[in-house]
Amino acid sequence: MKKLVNALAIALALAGIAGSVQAADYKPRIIRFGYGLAEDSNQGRAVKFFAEDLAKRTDGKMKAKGFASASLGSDTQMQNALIGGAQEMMVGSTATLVGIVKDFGVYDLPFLFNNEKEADAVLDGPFGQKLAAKLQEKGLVGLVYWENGFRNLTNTKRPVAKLEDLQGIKLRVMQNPVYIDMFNSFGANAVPLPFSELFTALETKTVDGQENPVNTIQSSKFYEVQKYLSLTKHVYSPWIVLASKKWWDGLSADEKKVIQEAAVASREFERKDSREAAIKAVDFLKQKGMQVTVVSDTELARMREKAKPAFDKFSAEGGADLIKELQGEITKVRK
Ligand code: TF8
Repeated sequence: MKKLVNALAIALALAGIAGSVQAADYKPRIIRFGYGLAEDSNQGRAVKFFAEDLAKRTDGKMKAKGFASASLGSDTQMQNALIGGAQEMMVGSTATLVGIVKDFGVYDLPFLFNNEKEADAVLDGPFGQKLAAKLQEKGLVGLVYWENGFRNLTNTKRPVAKLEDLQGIKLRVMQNPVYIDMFNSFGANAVPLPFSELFTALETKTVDGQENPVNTIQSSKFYEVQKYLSLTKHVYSPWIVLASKKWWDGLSADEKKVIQEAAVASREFERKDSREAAIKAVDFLKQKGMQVTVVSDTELARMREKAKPAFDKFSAEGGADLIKELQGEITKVRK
């Protein structure tokens, strides 16, 4: 008798689960999800996680298909494809959104966040959400922030241990005025280029160096064309997962909800995975022959001081309150 009751209870529970899947309004959908890094990168692993998670949650009805290595275009090209409705989803640096919502430049000001915990709290909290919401009227839906990571410098010219070592180095930066101003004020010669053109630019020595998190230096094989790595952690760089607003508006409430849930799950996966990978990456890069320089706190403080013009310009161009607000949020987490 007890067994029968148990079996019945299980059967009822299963029917309940099946019923709730059936009741949800999911249409068969293919989602083109583009990104700039290699499939075998922290970005690629997280896109794969998202796709699997979404399929699980929707009984295989909603399928996200990842397109790695900028095969659908550079960050800015994909952003435009999303706005036009020609592509459904993407992930890329917040820094490349400044042409659409200028405020995103605030994250690129150097030495704001001391650690990942501060970044998570600010990005997932009201500040990060408010900024993401500004994308809506431009045709984009900002779903979640992932971690790109703290950025570090590489180059072929010389070890960079202090500001003066950067003098005259042709350094590729993202297409974003804050980066251009910052590195020019450091004495480098900043060259804005899309990420998709970076490896070739390094290989052909069009530029001498670049800056990116250690995970990317590994997954994009920059160690093949770069000798010196300086651990500067000058900017904490977020990624943002975006959806096309045009497409999003045509989804049912259930579909929006399940994508949001899968996006949040992917965020948790991605941050943990990226952080684990970053711990191992420096040793990997050393093994590949890179010479690693740890930049002293005194030198980092000098860099912060030198970067003041980038702050001043961002402030003068209407960003003063935004900087204050962001710094206020960081202070709250620090307490
Ligand atoms: C850069 C960024 C890129 C990311 C990636 C393409 O240096 O850090 O690695 O935006 O999504 O351009």
